[in-house]
Amino acid sequence: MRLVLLCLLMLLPFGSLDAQIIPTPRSDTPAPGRFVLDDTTVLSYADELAPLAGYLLQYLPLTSGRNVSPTRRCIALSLDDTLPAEGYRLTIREERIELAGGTGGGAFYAVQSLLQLLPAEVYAGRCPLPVELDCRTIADAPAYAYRGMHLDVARTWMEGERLKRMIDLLAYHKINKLHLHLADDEGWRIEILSHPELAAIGGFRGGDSPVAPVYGKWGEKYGGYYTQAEMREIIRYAARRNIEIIPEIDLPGHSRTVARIHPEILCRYTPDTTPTGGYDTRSAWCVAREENYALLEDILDEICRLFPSELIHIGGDEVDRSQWERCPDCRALMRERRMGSTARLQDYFTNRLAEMLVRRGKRPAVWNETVADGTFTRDCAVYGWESVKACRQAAAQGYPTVVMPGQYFYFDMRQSAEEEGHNWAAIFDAGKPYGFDLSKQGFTPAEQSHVLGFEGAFWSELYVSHEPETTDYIDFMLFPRICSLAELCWHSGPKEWPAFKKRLYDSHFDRLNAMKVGYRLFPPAVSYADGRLTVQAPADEEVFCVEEPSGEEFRFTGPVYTTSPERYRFRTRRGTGRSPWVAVPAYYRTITPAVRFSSSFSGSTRAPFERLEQYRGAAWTTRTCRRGDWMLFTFEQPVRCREIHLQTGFFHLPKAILNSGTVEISYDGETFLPAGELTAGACRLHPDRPVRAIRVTSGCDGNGDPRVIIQPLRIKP
Ligand code: TNX
Repeated sequence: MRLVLLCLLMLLPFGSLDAQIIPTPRSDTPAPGRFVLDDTTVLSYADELAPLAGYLLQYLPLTSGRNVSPTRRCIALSLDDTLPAEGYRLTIREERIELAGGTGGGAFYAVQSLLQLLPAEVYAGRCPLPVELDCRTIADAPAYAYRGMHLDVARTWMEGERLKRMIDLLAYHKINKLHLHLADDEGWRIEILSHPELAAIGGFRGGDSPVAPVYGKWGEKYGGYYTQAEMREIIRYAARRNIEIIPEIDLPGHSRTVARIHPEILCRYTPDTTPTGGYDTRSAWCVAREENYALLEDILDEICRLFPSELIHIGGDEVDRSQWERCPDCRALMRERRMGSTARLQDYFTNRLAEMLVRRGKRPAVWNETVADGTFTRDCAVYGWESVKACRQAAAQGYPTVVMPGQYFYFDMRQSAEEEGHNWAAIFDAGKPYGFDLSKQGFTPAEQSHVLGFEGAFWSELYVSHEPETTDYIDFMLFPRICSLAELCWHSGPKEWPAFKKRLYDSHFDRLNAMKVGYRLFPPAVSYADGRLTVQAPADEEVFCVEEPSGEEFRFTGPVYTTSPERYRFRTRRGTGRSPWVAVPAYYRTITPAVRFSSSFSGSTRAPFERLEQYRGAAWTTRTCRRGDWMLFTFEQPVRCREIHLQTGFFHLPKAILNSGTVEISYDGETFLPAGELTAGACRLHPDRPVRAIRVTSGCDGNGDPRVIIQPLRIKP
């Protein structure tokens, strides 16, 4: 009976030993005995695996010697073509550790799994030796061939070194594709030798660049780009870590940068300059202008030569086709080709680019809009971002599909209501991508057979305003959500979120600490009852508290007895990780005292100033700002409060803001005293007396937007 039980246990997907490897291996079978790893252990390897041996030696100070005799106590790296391509077998016996991969990629993943069996310090290059490893055999292979992460380096520029760091972190998680978003409205990030102006000018915004500053860095010329030589080195660096870089040039929309350098690529009509709600989607290439294809062919030719990847992403998202409707040339083309709608113009454009790629032995990758009604070549990859339905439709039509709907895979979304980040797709933490399930989402087996895999995305409009102080913002947004993504892509066994979360706390967070990742810990629970404020951390990690009005952070050890729980907020810390701030609901409560708004601006009819007086949402001005413009909030009665949060632009997104300005406060309605400066369009005031009025004066001429957005005051009692 015991034996039967033991056998059953061994068949369980999560293994009976502490198989804490993330992503979870397919099978992990324990065996008796141990291997003792010390600095006399020899690393033996086949010639073609010399680079991989070099990689492992960066982490473990072993004695290196190629093809040493199998009698030595050694770690042996080899290839075994009976194994699946990215699969591997890791065998630990008392006398020897064998790492065999189906390909170099498989062998690389055997090494990754070995690293995870060692103490976490191995990731900091400080593995304490000797180490004893339990004997076992791990046989493993990925569930999906496409395991991707997307990085938007257009909105926020990331230096090559940053990219390499990210590549390392992805490789530790067995992610094998890095989708690089190299061109968008706010920047062009790759050198094109035949048109050097694209990167030399378009790589920068603000200052003397024709590309206006946006999202931060207002006062300087901001940006950068990768030279082809530098990119070649990054591609090599990634390839050694089994990561393929898939470049994207977003076309024909999201092309404002090119349009500022080459205005002739746009349609021949007088553009409509009224402000749009959010993104300005009006910079699309003219479909009818033949010279555009020559320029695009030059660009794509160099991209195809530079990047070994078969897939070349040519965008296709969020195209405002209304410009084509108004363009005499586009209209003529439609007539000539008997096209019923401007959607066919986009097909025409995309198909011409696809031909250029196919002639160079490549395949196009496109965002889901491109195939919305299925006239595009099936020999492409469709990236489904708008919704689960859009992914399913692409798969149902037989398109090879990368599944990445925003509400599960956009890691630029915030992780709970009060945190930083976008919220347009959803608010979610690492549990959401972990739990994504194609069958539960209604994908039939046939549709599932067209799913290449999954991809997480990091769009970076909100990142630039957190730069350059730390790498924390990106780390906090990406980890542990990438751990979940990795698990989803790699492991097809049953999923149980509490168990996975426990594994993060039990072993993976220590690895992230050693990797120096500023990851997000799950928030503690705060409760308040009978005057007692208590905090429960998910894994008993240390809790820190800030008490208003002193604002100092201190270690929290026990309950607080208070009648004003709204004065406290809490977070946990562990290693390089930290949780978001949390507080009782009363902390977030706001009041709406009667207020009058006046200004040197006039309000738009779409979003008038009355909204501010009614606390009903953002108001828009009819023009951009000039130095000296002012806005005045006057309360009917003096307002006593802990905080007044004044915000221009969108909440969380520094766009259409007053990017510099002074804030004054008046306690009597007549004299105004300096109270602060705007940072990222916002200012938080902590008045110690009842307030009568607040005045903001613009310090900037223009903000890269045709208007200023003003939010209602958020006043905490
Ligand atoms: C939508 S996803 C976009 C991006 C934004 C992102 C912000 C996609 C193909 N287009 O341009 O950066 O949302 O979450």
